This record gives sequence, C-alpha cells and structure tokens, in this order.
Amino acid sequence: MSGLPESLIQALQAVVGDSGLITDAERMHGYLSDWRNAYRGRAALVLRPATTDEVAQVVRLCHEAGVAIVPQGGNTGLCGGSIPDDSGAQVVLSLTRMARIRAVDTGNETITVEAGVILQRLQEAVAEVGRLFPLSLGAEGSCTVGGNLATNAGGTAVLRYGNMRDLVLGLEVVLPDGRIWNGLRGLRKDNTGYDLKQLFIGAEGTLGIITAAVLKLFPAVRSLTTAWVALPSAQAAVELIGQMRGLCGDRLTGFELMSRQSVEFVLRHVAGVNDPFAEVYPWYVLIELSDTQPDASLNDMLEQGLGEAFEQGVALDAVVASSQAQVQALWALREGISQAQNHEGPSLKHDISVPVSRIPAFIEATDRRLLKDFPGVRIVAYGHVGDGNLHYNISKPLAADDAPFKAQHEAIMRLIYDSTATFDGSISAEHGLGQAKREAARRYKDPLELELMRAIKATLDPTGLMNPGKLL
Ligand code: FAD
Ligand code: 2HG
Ligand code: ZN
Repeated sequence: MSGLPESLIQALQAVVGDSGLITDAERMHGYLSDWRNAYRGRAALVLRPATTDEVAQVVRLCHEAGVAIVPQGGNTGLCGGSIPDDSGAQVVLSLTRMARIRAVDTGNETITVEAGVILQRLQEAVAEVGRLFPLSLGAEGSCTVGGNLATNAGGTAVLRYGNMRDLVLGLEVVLPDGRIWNGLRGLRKDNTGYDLKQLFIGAEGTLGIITAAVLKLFPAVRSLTTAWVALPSAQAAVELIGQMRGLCGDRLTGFELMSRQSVEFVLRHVAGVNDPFAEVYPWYVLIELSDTQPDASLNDMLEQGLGEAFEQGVALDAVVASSQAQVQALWALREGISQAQNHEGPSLKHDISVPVSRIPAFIEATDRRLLKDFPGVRIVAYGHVGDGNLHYNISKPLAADDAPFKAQHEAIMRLIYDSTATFDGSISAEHGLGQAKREAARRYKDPLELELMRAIKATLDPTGLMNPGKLL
C-alpha cells in the first residue's frame, strides 16, 4: 500500500477521479524508471491531473500533508530528474493528460499549449498553420513541452534558434503551495521587473509545476539541403562551421559532429542505416542549410563552402542528400547514437560544453588522460558543435565485465569534469543536473551562484517538497 493516509488518498482521488490516480504497482512501473533503466525509484502513487485547477488542488493537498512531489512529463530525461527516490513516500505527478493546444495566434506569432503536449505534436500543429517551432531533438516523439521547459532543452537547432529558454514568452505555473501564477503573456517586450518565467525554465521541477506556456512561432522552412561530410579532425569541424556561417549566415540551421566510434555503433545496432562512404574517416559532420524562401540557392552555397573546404583539406569527402528519404537516412545516422550506445553495455553520458574554439583541444587532452588512466574504454564523442556542446560519452571496454567499469564511474566522471573545468566549460549544457550531476555541481559551480540558487529555492519552496534531491 501507499503509506499515505487514507483520507489524503481519498481527497486526491476526489480531485483527479479514478483515471487520474494510480496505486497499482504494475501500472506505476513505467513512471518509476527511465528509458535506460539507469534510475529506478518507488512512489506512494502516481497522479495524472487533467487541468491546471486539478494540479493546483493536488499540489495544495500534498503541501498541507507534507508529501513530496516529483513532476514528470515524457520521462525521456537523461539524468534521473523525473524519477522518485526509493523511499516510496513521494508522489509522481504526471502532466501527460494536460495535452491541449489552447490557442494559436498567427498575428502575434504565438501558440499557447499545455505542459503535456508532446513536442512532435506541437511541431505538427504549428506546421498546419504554415509556421515552424524549431526545437528539435531525438526524443521529440515522446518528450513534452513541460519537460522541455523544465530542462531548458537544447537539441540540433540551437545554433540558429536558441534553447527552449529563447522560444518562450509566457508561462503558467502551479507554485509549491498550490497557488497558480498566470504569467501566460504573449509579449515580446515587458520590462516590468524580474523575468520570473526564466526562473522556472531549467529548474527541473524544483520550484513549481509548469502547466502551460506561450511559445514563439517562426516562419516555415521552404527549402532545405543536408550533407554528410567526412573530416580529418575535430579542429576541421570548428574551421568548417566558421566558414559555413560566414557564407550562409542564419541559413546554417544544423551542424552536428560525430566521431567514427559513434557512427560505428549506429551502423552496428540500428536497422536500415548505411555508411554513406566506402572509406572510413575519423570524424563526420551533418550540415543542414534551410531558408524560408522556396527557391533559395542552398545547394550552390553548400557546394561553394564544401569546394573551399576540400581545397584547404578541411573536408575529405561529402554526400548531399538528393531526396527526403536521404535526408532522413543521414539524420538517422546521427539520431541513432543514443539508442545504439545502449546496446554496447553500461555507459556514462555527459553533455558538457566548452567554448566552440576549444572543442578540439578539449577532446585531445581529455582523450589522452582518459585512455592513460582507463585503458580500453570506448569514447563516443559527438554533439552540437555550434553550441560548444559535446556528448563525451564513455562505453565500457570491449569484452570487459560490467562491474569493474561501473566501479570506475565516479573516477571517469571526475576526470572528464575536471578537464571541462580546465577549459572553462560547463558540466551540463543541455540535459540538466537531475540526480546524476547534483553532487558534481557542488564542486564545479561558483559557491555564490549556489548560495543564490538555494535562496531562491527557499523562497519559493520553503518546505522543500518540490522534486527534492534533484538539481540542488
Ligand atoms: P521528463 O524526463 O519527464 O522530466 C525532465 C525534468 O523536468 C524532470 O526533472 C521533471 O521533474 C521535470 N518536469 C517535467 N515536466 C515538468 C513540468 N510540467 N513542470 C515542472 N517540471 C517538469 N535533451 C536535449 O536537451 N537535447 C537533445 O538533443 C536531447 N536528445 C535526446 C535524445 C534521446 C534519444 C533521449 C531519450 C533524450 C534526449 N534528450 C535531449 C533529453 C530529454 O529528451 C529532454 O531533457 C526533454 O526535454 C525531457 O522532456 P520530458 O517531457 O521527457 O521530461
Ligand atoms: C543528443 O544530442 C542527445 O543526441 C542525447 O542530447 C545524448 O544520449 C546522449 O548522450
Ligand atoms: Zn544533445
């Protein structure tokens, strides 16, 4: 049984109805672990409110009873932020039933959506009115707008459109005591004091529950070209992105870097993908150019950029997609890395960032230190070059047992974060801290910043019931 007082369970049930409350262990299962099974917890029950008022009422009831809440969207997060602890005393509050598109205002170029709307559904709804919502990531078929906001999600279009933080005009939030803050303003200019919505974006559910948002719309893309390019080094990727930006400006909307090891994992484990080249190269980039004009000469621009890159030895080989199917095939090689790495045994995921210009030196120095101290580990480095954001992931040595590798996790993580700090970087560029990087943040973040963050937490959530054990 849940361990919560029967009177509280009845009161919660009266708010959300039978379909909004799960106590059965089997039905709770999917809410209690992440997709990699890297984090697993227990919960007193799962609540699935369907409206903002229901969220407010259940949060108030939990607040009065001193019960901790773990907000959850699509549960695709990569650092355990949406998974309860193992006490069995916490309540998971899933937003997936709050999935309405409340309003579309093409005159104001905004859409107002509830937190449980799946990102892909948002993209499709926006396309139907001839617009673009540019946030794009591998989990878009199951992650939610609320989760994207709570993690300040990044993805593959940040170099042109920014992080989730940049795509928001207003929020509706249920505060930890159950009050509703209606900040659903669709204003591009509002200088009336602190920008409170930004506090909740990237807070990973530790300051309140985001129930709805006003998001910006962008002009639809009407021409697009995609290329897969082989490079001799990571340094070449930094040079090439600078050249392509100079040539194409804002038309450069994707520039993803992949090491050979990353691509090999995809070729090995993802069905239906092929290596575009007969030869093996050490690094690859996927380049996307796009424009709002239907007849933009993107191929000419790409050819010019690549032509110069070949002359300088910055690029070694390239294919340009000639059909929508080929575009998808190239993206499958990139987006398949996460899934493919899971098939290679336990792994350590990192989403570090360093200044773009320092990516090559970071990789060189960190590879060297890592392979010296942990011989045989497989480095799966890839990421969003334009954002200085690398997924510097590590898989266990081939043919080694899991246990010795797992025992080295802390030391490997420490080495990578120490190296990141040496390069003036961040230990989390896009996935957040959750439970995975909470301890590490204490070591690498400025003590004054941590003090200010704790002060904000104490002001908004003095009883500490909103996603405890995460982020701070
Ligand atoms: P969840 O996992 O459910 O929750 C994430 C955090 O947000 C938790 O702390 C949770 O408590 C909190 N939360 C959720 N909803 C709310 C709410 N309504 N109010 C308050 N707090 C809430 N991330 C990137 O940034 N870039 C990528 O490129 C990327 N690619 C991915 C690829 C794959 C294959 C996978 C599995 C994940 C990827 N992710 C990526 C990570 C993940 O998809 C994002 O973090 C996403 O934003 C999480 O959304 P979600 O709805 O699944 O949130
Ligand atoms: C990506 O860019 C995601 O593919 C996931 O951020 C990274 O699985 C990972 O480590
Ligand atoms: Zn990423």
